Amino acid sequence: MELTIFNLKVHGDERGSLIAIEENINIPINIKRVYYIFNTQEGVRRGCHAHKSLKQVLVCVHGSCKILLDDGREKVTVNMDTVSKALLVDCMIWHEMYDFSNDCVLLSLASDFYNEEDYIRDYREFITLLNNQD
Ligand code: T46
Repeated sequence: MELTIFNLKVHGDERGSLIAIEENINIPINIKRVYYIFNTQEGVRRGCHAHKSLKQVLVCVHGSCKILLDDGREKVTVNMDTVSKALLVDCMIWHEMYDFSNDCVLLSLASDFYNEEDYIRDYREFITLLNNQD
């Protein structure tokens, strides 16, 4: 599977650092919604779904976690351990987040508003939909 990871430019001087994210400039999606995941309890897996059409860029702005991406053929794990690493999670990619540090804050820049209808929460349904696309 081809991963799309962006190394975001870190601006900074002796006062500290700053990263800017701009839609369709340094990430390739429109941003209609921003949310963040935090306070994840030990041993918990989050996500565990795919989206029919939503695209997201994920950035771990504090702490760390791992993200498993699965396109139905191949599984890849990305270690989200750097504040300047941005990961594109395209539509029709099953994703699971785990191994959260207790201070982890995972930011999502999402291409659309929240819509439960866009979620595929059953793995077998995900595979069936992928096969029907071929
Ligand atoms: C994803 C991964 C990375 C809302 O009301 N609005 C929202 O924008 C979102 C994202 C969620 N919610 C509600 C729905 C649930 O009652 O918040 C609750 C927790 O959502 P969920 O169980 O989907 O959370 P995660 O951490 O499993 O997954 C989330 C996103 O939902 C999902 O799109 O890709 O983070």
